Amino acid sequence: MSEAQLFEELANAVYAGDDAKAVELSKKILEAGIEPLKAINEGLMKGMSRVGDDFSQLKIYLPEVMLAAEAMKSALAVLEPEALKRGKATVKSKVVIATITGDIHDIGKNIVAMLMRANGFEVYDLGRDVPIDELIKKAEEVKADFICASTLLSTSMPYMEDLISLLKERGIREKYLVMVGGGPVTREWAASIGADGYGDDGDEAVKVAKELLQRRGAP
Ligand code: B12
Repeated sequence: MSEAQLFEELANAVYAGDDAKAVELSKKILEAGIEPLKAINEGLMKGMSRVGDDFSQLKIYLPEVMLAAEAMKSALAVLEPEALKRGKATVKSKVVIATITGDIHDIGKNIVAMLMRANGFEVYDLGRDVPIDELIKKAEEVKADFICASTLLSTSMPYMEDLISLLKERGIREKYLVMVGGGPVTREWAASIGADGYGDDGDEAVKVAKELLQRRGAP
């Protein structure tokens, strides 16, 4: 099977919520020496984005979405360790990341965390449905450079604004680079709440984080 066919099959397995097939294909991809990050972007993400589109158009329902999400997680568990091994660790910087209050979506946040790790960032992933106060506490504790918040729910977006307000209220806004992202979050909205950075996807998240560090004068 060609690389493109393997990616297509992987996307199909995620779409179908076929856990075993997604894992089997991921192993095949690694055995064939294919770049795991490419498989994540061109296989897993494509399948998940098809799921998203069809869910939005009511062609499929929540149980199918849940199965697809599980298949994606299982495949990620196979691909991620290899992606991390191959990562170009170029940065020394600490990141605290979470999906924010009220939201349990964590696939995108996990991908951002993984790509940051693969690029040398020290990542503290607090999980999902995390109150902003916990994010700040952890950032203070580990002396983080970045606080990264993710959400897929428009109802949770206001907590990102609250996060920045709370940092200001405590007089520690300037200590942190705040990045936000996730489905309903836009570049314009991120700028409007005073976030330092935004990323459309995991690759952009890493790129922007590196640019922000450079601007701050990190080594
Ligand atoms: C999978 C999924 C689920 C799964 C989640 C599994 C999991 N463990 O994450 C399950 C089935 C559990 C689920 C549940 C629900 N879901 Co849902 N779900 C989706 C779906 C289909 C895909 C999301 C996804 O994983 N995308 C793939 C990832 C890779 O993309 P991503 O998250 O956008 O992340 C990328 C970028 O955004 C960016 N990024 C992400 N985070 C960050 C952070 C930073 C700092 C940066 C820089 C970048 C960045 O990089 C990521 C990687 O490239 C979307 C539809 C869609 N089109 O998105 C709906 C969707 C998000 N869900 C939706 C809803 C409403 C729900 C429920 C409330 C449904 C319900 N009635 O119960 C519940 C949520 C309950 C809760 N309290 O959270 C709505 C949200 C509407 C809205 N805007 O508010 C959507 C849009 C579907 C729809 N069209 O209605 N869902």
